[in-house]
Amino acid sequence: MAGEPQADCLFCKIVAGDVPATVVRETDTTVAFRDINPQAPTHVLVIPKAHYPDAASLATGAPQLAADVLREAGRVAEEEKIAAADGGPGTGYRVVFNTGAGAGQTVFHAHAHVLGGRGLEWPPG
Ligand code: IU
Repeated sequence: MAGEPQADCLFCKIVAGDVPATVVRETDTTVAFRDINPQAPTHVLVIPKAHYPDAASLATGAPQLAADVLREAGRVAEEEKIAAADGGPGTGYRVVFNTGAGAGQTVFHAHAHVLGGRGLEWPPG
């Protein structure tokens, strides 16, 4: 059923505390933790505790939860001092939802990548 934990899902295991992660923020509905293979000085993943396979199914099935994830992404950026409002080089950040294997999604539990702390090029790779 939508939102229920999946036994074979890595991020559900992180939510359950069965797989370790460096957690930087947690709310009733979300967890934010450092990516184990960081692509920028700040690379944090924000996930809903409930299992949805990708951002689109999250937004459709639980819109308030999708909003929680986006709010938490912004709070991570503030705490990491990469929020655009801080100004200066290296500030400003990117929130990315890879959606589908062809776009680089490897973990099929919705997650926002929060990337920053260096210049970010456009278009992305
Ligand atoms: P993707 O958008 O599905 O490719 O992102 C999955 C991310 O999860 C990727 O950046 C991995 O480095 C990261 N990750 C992690 O942080 N901890 C893990 O145990 C595993 C993957 I496996």
